[in-house]
Amino acid sequence: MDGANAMDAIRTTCPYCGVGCGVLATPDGAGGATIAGDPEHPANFGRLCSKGSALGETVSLEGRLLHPMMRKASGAYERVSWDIALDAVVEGFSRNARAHGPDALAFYLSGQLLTEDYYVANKLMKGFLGSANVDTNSRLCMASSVAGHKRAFGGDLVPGSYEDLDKADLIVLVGSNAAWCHPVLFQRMQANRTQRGAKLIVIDPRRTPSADEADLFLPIAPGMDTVLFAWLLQEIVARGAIDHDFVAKHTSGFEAALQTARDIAPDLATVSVRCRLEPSLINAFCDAWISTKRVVTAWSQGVNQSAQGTDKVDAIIHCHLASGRIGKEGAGPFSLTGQPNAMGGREAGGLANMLAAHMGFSPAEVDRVKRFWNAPLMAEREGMKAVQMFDAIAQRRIRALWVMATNPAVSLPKADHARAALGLLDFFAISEVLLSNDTLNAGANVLLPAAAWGEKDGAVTNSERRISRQRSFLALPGEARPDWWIVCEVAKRMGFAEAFTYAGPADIFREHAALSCFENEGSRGFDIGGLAQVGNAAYEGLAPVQWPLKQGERVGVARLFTRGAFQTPDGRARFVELKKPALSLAPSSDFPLMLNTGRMRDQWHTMTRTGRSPRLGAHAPEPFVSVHPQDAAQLGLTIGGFAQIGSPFGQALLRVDVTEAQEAGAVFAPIHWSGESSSHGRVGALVNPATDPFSGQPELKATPVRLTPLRFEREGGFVAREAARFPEAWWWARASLRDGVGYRVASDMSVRESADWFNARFAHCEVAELIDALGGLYRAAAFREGRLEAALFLAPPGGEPVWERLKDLLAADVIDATWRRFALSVRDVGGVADRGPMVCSCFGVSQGAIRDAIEDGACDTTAVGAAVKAGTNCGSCVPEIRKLIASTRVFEPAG
Ligand SMILES: Nc1nc2c(c(=O)[nH]1)N[C@H]1C(S)=C(S)[C@@H](COP(=O)(O)OP(=O)(O)OC[C@H]3O[C@@H](n4cnc5c(=O)[nH]c(N)nc54)[C@H](O)[C@@H]3O)O[C@H]1N2
Ligand SMILES: Nc1nc2c(c(=O)[nH]1)N[C@H]1C(S)=C(S)[C@@H](COP(=O)(O)OP(=O)(O)OC[C@H]3O[C@@H](n4cnc5c(=O)[nH]c(N)nc54)[C@H](O)[C@@H]3O)O[C@H]1N2
Ligand code: SF4
Ligand SMILES: [Mo]
Repeated sequence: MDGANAMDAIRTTCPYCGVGCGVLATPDGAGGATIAGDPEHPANFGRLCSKGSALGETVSLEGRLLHPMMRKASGAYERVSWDIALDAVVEGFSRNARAHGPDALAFYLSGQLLTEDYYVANKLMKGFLGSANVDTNSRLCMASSVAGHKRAFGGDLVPGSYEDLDKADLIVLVGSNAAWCHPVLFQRMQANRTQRGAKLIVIDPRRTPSADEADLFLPIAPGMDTVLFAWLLQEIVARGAIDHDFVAKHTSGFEAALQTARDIAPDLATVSVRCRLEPSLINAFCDAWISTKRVVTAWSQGVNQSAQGTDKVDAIIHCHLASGRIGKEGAGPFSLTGQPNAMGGREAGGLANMLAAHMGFSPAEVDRVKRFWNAPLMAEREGMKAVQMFDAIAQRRIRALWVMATNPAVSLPKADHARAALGLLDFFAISEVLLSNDTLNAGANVLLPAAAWGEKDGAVTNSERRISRQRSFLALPGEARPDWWIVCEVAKRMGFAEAFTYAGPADIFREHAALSCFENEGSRGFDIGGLAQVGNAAYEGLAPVQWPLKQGERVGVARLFTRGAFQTPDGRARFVELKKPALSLAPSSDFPLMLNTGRMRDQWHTMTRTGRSPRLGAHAPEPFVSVHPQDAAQLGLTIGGFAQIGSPFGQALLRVDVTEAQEAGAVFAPIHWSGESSSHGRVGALVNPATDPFSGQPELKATPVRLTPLRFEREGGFVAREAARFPEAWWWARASLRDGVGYRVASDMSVRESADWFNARFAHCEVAELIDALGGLYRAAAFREGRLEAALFLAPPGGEPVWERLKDLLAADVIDATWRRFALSVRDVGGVADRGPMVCSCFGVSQGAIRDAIEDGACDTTAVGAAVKAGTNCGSCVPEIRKLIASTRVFEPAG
């Protein structure tokens, strides 16, 4: 970016969650940018959450893959030209197609690709290579909602808009921790509550930060949502809330579905037992739902990531259909999408069981797409879904794989198996923005450097069917190229130049839009024919717009099904006969606890981007498992200790967090740590690969596990200017610091051995040490030219916290003699006491500082904000501040 236009703000979209917030990015002319919310974007009206606000900290080129690379026989990567890399991909895929047929090839894509990237990758595989083995991480994310929508509505159609959340009188969140995962949308819900008095109900086995905010919280037993909603359906009927007219005119299958609902939920007592909910809670939920016409039931992964996810989705939809509360202002079922372009991938056909533009594999549809693409070798049946795809790789039925913008060695269930499978491929290509991640480290043949957020340009669609532009505001670094370009170059070299020559994303987008309306005539809800002729300038300036947007129309549709008109052949929504739910694996004596997995407020997935922000890393700096106090006591686990976790699929070793928010009998672990950021924190290794029979989505939220307490002789921290390698037996977790890298560490090494390791590692530095072999204490600091290079503090477990102090040491510019003494002193250094985890990432306010403010009299979140600024910017931490206020008792002097 040249200096002249360094100050112009570019309108773009946040690359994280499916809320799809508009962002104003102002390049600083030095490769960075200032980030603000776009006040004109209809998803966020200027707001951003902690992750969105910290985007500027994640655009640096450190660790970026900037040139094509190929793996040599030695295993090392060497830089090659684009020509050589692209030819290698062509050769790898062609060789395997010739030897083993098209179904030996596969692409594994991502909801973080742009629509244009998705479109060309899908077209190449399904129309030109002849296989439908194109699947995406959306299989782990949205597949059950897709299948549920298709069964009920005849198409993958999300009926409502964010506006409905503003106008609902009751919002029910099922398996969604929106306070952390869709923060800006959650703030809209909160605004509705304060301004209009809407009520919030949260249904989740854990007491999440979203649940903390709710008017009513139902701590449901894992996997039992279908039972609860089957009961609600019967209550709707019993209490006369059924919309007979709507059911008669616009639906089919009601009686049969009601009968299966009766089998699943025969009476309140049974529902209470199965859902593990007090009858009074169930009644309160039904009362609120039934008596409130404007009700939105929104859900996310607690519903989708289940071996009965599709049934869960339809159990919810049934209640909206039976009461006619769909297609109306402030009412409807609402699936919240995860990734920024999860919805766009579904439109383009990125799932193996969809062909393209919401078409499937019927002969007529295959023929239609074949003619549109002028395709030489069409896939004629569904391809393999993600979990199946990696099983097929392990069985060597799939031989050549191309992974784009996802990290399956971390994020797939049974992740050790998936990682090992990658090693069995004959040919493995990756399009990545980073030089290193767990998937790439499993041994790709070719690394293709992709343009990252800020550099790439195209379209994304958010949860409410709104297409927004992601625009580039930074120059392409090194030889990085957009994902669509890489795919098209490969296609051209395979001899498909005519079908894959595009001038730019606008060109691809027009084709995608044209396919959506091609021989459509109302048969497919996804129709953006209105954009099929969009000119380059109009595409460049495209304002956020919802689909459908038919030819000749300028404004998209905010709410579907306002007059019924579902996408089924008879136009009626279908009630579905559901099955009685059961977790795919029950707890056993070997594995007595259920492992639930999910997200933290300030990290994104495998941390490849958010992990670079010191601010974001401070909220939860190490991988942990949350355990109920009762289970902890029974197992001998203590807060701050370690737990060895075993499942039928793998192992992990996590720090223990004991909390009442966790339900007894189950534990929860965040998904964010990988082999790159931790020694034993890859939770995916433990996770159950069983899948839903309709959607193929895995049961990521329910794996039976066993926890065993584990104690290390010594724990502590290590900071350094650069990433470090620790001895094999150490436990470590990495966090970005402003001035280098920090690690939480634990080991059984003796003080002497630890000292030997440190001295050998920093032999080129001047090392100062404090050794207390009897006390088990070791502190060492390595200096070079007056500057701290690294420091290691170890003490027996439960020793005083050292983390903040190590961070301060690293931050100090020049360390004089006094500082050096301080550095190793066992006494506390004034001002650097550990203040607990970072609560407000925007202003860097720790838990300790907030507690101080509360103790000084700040009795609500506004007062805390006034005192220490916490919670006054993005607002993502307000639920936590509220909790701190509730838990911090201030003793008033008597009288
Ligand atoms: N901070 C942050 N935000 C994100 C992401 C991120 O990585 N970090 N990722 C984005 C993506 S891709 C996605 S898909 C979304 C996910 O957003 P969410 O789905 O809200 O997040 P999760 O933490 O995966 O899971 C939600 C909740 O489901 C609950 N749950 C588990 N089992 C059940 C059950 O049987 N029934 C019910 N009712 N609930 C259950 C869990 O306890 C958990 O609190 O977040 C998006 N936003
Ligand atoms: N146990 C358990 N497992 C889960 C989940 C869970 O709740 N529990 N959630 C699942 C869900 S919902 C999801 S969405 C997945 C997410 O899991 P992943 O998709 O595997 O996670 P990410 O870390 O987002 O990986 C994205 C990768 O793409 C790279 N990248 C970023 N931008 C670009 C780009 O523009 N181009 C290219 N080519 N590469 C890019 C990043 O560097 C990173 O390596 O995890 C799933 N796995
Ligand atoms: S809510 Fe946060 S992560 Fe999601 S799109 Fe908005 S700013 Fe990005
Ligand atoms: Mo997701």
